[in-house]
Amino acid sequence: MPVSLHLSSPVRAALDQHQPIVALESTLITHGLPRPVNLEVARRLEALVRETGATPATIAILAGELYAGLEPDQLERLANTDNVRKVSRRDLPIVTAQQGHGATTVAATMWVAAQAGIKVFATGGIGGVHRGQPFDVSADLPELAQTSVVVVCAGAKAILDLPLTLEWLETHGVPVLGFGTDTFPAFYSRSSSLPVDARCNTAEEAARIIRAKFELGLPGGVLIGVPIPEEYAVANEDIEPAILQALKMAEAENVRGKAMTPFLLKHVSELTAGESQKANIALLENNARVAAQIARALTT
Ligand code: PSU
Ligand code: MN
Repeated sequence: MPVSLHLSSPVRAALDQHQPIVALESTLITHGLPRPVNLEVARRLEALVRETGATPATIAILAGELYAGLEPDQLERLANTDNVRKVSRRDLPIVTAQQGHGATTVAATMWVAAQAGIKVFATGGIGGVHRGQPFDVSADLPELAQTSVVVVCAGAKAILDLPLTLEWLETHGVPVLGFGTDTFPAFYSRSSSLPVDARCNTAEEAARIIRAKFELGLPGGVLIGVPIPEEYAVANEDIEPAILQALKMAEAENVRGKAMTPFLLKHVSELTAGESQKANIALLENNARVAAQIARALTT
């Protein structure tokens, strides 16, 4: 374990006693949600994981040090600091060497979780292959192919090319499971109509497949798609115009690289007003609960 990986005392205790732990990412706190909801949601996700019988481990980088599990004042500092760096895999050495603050993406959160020995991670949506840009592939995808952490998400946003994203995962051997669904969820929408590799109706069923993957010695993670709770789902046709407009704006403003995903997310969220934010929070909470159930099923 690298010297600069700090574990909170509850996370350390849970690891020592082989108790269930759920990693939580921090890019959604700094780049995904506005203040002050970002801190409220970050706290609520931790509380929901605890209520479901697991220990939360929010992952972030503070002054160049890696943390798995934040103290309440550290979480508050992260949520209220300006210009925190969005840290994916390639940014890890930069932010640690420069002793900066960093919010970890799915890729970087998976990597830190794996270093800590944490097996299950809950997030909102993963990155993927961008529409019309088949070479703009999020580092989240190769991370899923190489790092043995289970990622519980609500699928991926339709700002991405979902068929190409699933093709990429298939090529690189990442099992994609549907939690109570036969199709890959599309974040705001419960279904993308693209089939998953297997449907699991319970956390125990998911745990059996996850355990089998680890026992076979197959490297890489497992992706679990949990549909957004019905009452918060937004129809595809209600979101699509906002996505198309955001894509046009990105092109007009020449947005590139790591700025692309936050740019699209921000504009889709603005263009769809409060509706998308409510949905976002509902699915994050749901995913935290499901991840805690799966983490528990894996320890029994
Ligand atoms: N998708 C969302 N919300 C998010 C992200 C993606 O709906 O907050 C964030 C996650 O942290 C994800 C990252 O890992 O964006 C992907 O960024 P990129 O496409 O630059 O790899
Ligand atoms: Mn990219």
